[in-house]
Amino acid sequence: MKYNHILIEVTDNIGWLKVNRPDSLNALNSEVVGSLEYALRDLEQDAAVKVVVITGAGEKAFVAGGDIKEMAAIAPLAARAFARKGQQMIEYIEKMHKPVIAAVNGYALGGGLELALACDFIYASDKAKLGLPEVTLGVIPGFGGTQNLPRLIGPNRAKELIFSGKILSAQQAKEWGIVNEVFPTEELSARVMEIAQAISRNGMIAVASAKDAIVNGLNMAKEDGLRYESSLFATLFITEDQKEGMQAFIAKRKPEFKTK
Ligand code: CO8
Repeated sequence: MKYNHILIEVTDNIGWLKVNRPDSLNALNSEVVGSLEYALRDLEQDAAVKVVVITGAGEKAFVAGGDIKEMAAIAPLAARAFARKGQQMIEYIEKMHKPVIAAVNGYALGGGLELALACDFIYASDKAKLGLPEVTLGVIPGFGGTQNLPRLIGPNRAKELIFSGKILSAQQAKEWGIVNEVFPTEELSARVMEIAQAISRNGMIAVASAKDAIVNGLNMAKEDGLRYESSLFATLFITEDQKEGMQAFIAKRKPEFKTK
């Protein structure tokens, strides 16, 4: 399937989604946000895909933010509709059963960093630059940044980044707890592929349940989160994957998980 400004490539059960608008540093206009929604839904449905990776086309950018040229002239209600559309996509990524990794290959600014923050975790190239510079444009992050960043790194550092609009290097973003790992630019795809494939060899219902427990548990009181975890744990005992995983351990062989 073809999407405007989005490229999809599926290799060895890993679905690579590339935001492809390099002339505008992959900035998100409403058309790209619409395409992203469709592409992500198709990847979630595609039985050949176990793990999704989001990255940017070209040498310079992951995504340099919402499209400033499109946003410049819009009225408040249209701005709210644009933000809500973006937020729905962010929520969709968080609720996807499949793990989603952000491979930040360059600028991840504003809505671009917010897109990366919606992913399960972020790997970055050593040339990447990350920040939420919206206040330098007279607005605030509208794509989940004021909610997701404080939950990830705590409110004080999130306030520092958002109030100042400063841009972090990949290494600084790692020190701040935004990025899990930084790789040399030329190795980024291969290293992301390695971890994505390692994940894809596991029981994917178990991985989906772990994501469910973490994402939903973060919005619950701990007591409720623990109960939710034990229910998910129990449910896994009706799956073939649980039987295969445990029997393989006992037989001292590698498990062969069949469940997509
Ligand atoms: N929107 C539109 N066009 C952009 C954007 C953008 N965010 N970023 C870059 N471009 C365009 C430039 O205008 C330029 O186009 P042209 O060639 O036609 O002049 C082209 O991409 C290349 O960019 P530069 O020439 O500026 O490249 P430099 O290497 O000199 O600079 C920077 C790179 C530092 C990344 C610079 O382009 C920049 O500062 N970009 C803007 C970054 C920014 O402020 N992002 C935040 C935007 S606001 C936002 O994201 C709010 C999101 C909230 C809701 C979103 C809901 C979906």
